[in-house]
Amino acid sequence: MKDLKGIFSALLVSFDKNGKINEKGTREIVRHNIDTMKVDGLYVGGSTGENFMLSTEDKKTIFRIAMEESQGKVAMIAQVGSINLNEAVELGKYATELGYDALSAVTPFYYKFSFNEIKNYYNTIVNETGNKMIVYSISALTGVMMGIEQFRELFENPNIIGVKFTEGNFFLMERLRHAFPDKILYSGFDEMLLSATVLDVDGAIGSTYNVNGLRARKIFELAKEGKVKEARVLQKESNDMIEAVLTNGLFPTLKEMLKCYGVDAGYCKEPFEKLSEEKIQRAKEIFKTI
Ligand code: MN9
Repeated sequence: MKDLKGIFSALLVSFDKNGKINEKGTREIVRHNIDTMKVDGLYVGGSTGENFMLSTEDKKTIFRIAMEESQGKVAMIAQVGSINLNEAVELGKYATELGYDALSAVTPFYYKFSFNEIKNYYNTIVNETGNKMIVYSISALTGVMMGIEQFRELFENPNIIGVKFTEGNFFLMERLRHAFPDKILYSGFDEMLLSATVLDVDGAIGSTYNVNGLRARKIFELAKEGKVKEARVLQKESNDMIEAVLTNGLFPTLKEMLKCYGVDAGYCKEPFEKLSEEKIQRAKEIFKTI
C-alpha cells in the first residue's frame, strides 16, 4: 500500500455540456494534478467529483479512468459512499479490484440514520471489500455530526484507518489527533489547512488543490517545520483566492481556472448552472492570483 499522507486533490471531473463524462479532459485533469500540482495522491469520487449526481456506471468509469491515468505514480483513494449500501459495496469491490490504495465513504445522509446504522454501514463496506476505509465526515452537507466516542467505536475496526475531517471543529480535531495517533487524519477544508497542520494532521484532501496544489504543499511543509509565520502568508494568499472562488461558484470556477492551465476541464453537471460570461472572466482574473 502507498503512503497515504500528504496533499491529495479531490479530483474534479470534466463533463461535456450535456453532462456526459469527457474522458480525454478527465485524463488531463489527472495528469495536471500529478505532473504540475505535484500532489501525493488523488481522492476520486468525492463531492468535488460531483459524485452524488452520477449513475453507478459513470462512477465506475471515473474510477477506472483516474486509476489508468495515474499509472501508479500517486496514492489513490476511491470515495464509494452512497445511501444505497449495495451500490457502495459494488463500487468498493470495483475500486479495490482496480488497485485503489484505500476506500472512503461519506457518512450515510438524508434519513438521519442512527449511529449504529452508520457503524454497520462502514463495517459492511470494509468486510465486503477487504479494503481499508477512510471515513468522510462533512456535516455541513450531510447533517451527520459524530463526536469522539463515535469515532472511537468506528476506529475499533482496524481496517477503518482514518478520517477526512471536513469540519470546522478544531477542538474535535485536536481530540481526535491525540486519541488516535495511529489513524490518518486529513484536513478537509482547504481554507483551514494551516490551522489543521498545526494540530498535526497527516494530510489534506481538497478541491482547490487542483489549482493551488503547489502553494498548499508549501503551507503544509512550512507548518510541519514550525514555520507558522511564513505559512500564514501563504494561507492568506490562498484564502483570498478561495474566498473569490467560493463567491464566483466553487466547482465551475475551478474548472475555468484549470482551462487557464490548458486543461480541458469542461463543465459541471446540471443542476449546477453554467457560469455567465462575466463569471468566466472573473475566474480568469482569479487564476492570475495563483
Ligand atoms: O473535499 C472540499 N469540500 C467540498 C473537500 O467541496 C464540499 C473542500 O476542498 C472545499 O471545496 C474547499 C472550499 O470550501 O475547502
